[in-house]
Amino acid sequence: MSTASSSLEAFLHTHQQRVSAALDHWLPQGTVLPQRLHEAMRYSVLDGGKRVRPVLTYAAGHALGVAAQQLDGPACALELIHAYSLVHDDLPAMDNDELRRGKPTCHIAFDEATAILTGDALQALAFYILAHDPNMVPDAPLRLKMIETLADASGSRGMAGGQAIDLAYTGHELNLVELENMHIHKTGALIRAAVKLGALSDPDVELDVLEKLDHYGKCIGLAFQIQDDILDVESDTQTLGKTQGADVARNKPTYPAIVGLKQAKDMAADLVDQSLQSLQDFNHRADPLRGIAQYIITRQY
Ligand code: GRG
Repeated sequence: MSTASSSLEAFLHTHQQRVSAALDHWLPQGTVLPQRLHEAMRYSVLDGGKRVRPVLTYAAGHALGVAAQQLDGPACALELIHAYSLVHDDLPAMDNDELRRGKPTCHIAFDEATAILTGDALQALAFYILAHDPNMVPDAPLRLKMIETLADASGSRGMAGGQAIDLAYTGHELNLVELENMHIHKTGALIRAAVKLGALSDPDVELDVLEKLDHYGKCIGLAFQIQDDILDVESDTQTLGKTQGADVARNKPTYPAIVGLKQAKDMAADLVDQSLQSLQDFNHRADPLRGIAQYIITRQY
């Protein structure tokens, strides 16, 4: 293993553990009323997932010298929004999936009504943390900017809007521009916000630095989705922890379906190159961001 990949692994491991401990702290215990809802929230968030979005928040903050303690709140908020989206996406009214993160989906382990409430409550908890966490940057305008950024990225002009486009177009032909538009919203917006919230945690962040990091986030957000489409074709259910081939089975438009596997891989690699170019002026503290960009297109699940 090269030094670069072992230090990235150490960064990933440390921050996956760190955000999981912080999430454990914020999520109400399953013994607290209403117990079933709190159990379902903990079931859906803890013990699983790659934690890509929170790790990106830590990595963006790290690039600017922000202490990890100040990044715990934004990192948790990102993962909570992501977990809510997965719980709702798996519902029978949407993708109707029974396997997520290697275990039964929330509505299978609990029930549909509980899964709907779980998603709702996880979303609300994300914004509660951004408003309340005493360890975050104290600068009120920056915190408001974080709330605005996350709300925009997860709402109808971001992830939920992308999901609406996805549902409307399942079974229909999409061209590449339409596919890209869908994925920029559905998957890319939250990944982009993960990077931005890390950057906004630096009270002295300058606009050009913010813009470079935002461009990095935009590029890797789309690369992440292209790799997701590739894995749906090339991987297997056990490795993925979710049903392999589900996109193809549902006749969903994907990059491999529209441009073929080879070109999809080239497009993802090109986006990663672009993301690395936007980090050109950053020093070694941006190495975790560089490593995550590579990881996004080499990951196997
Ligand atoms: C229900 C509002 C709403 C939105 C759903 C995120 C999403 C939108 C749907 C998930 C469907 C899907 C498979 C999208 C492709 C990319 C993606 C978000 C994959 C799952 O994210 P990972 O790989 O999952 O980071 P883990 O489990 O590692 O956290």
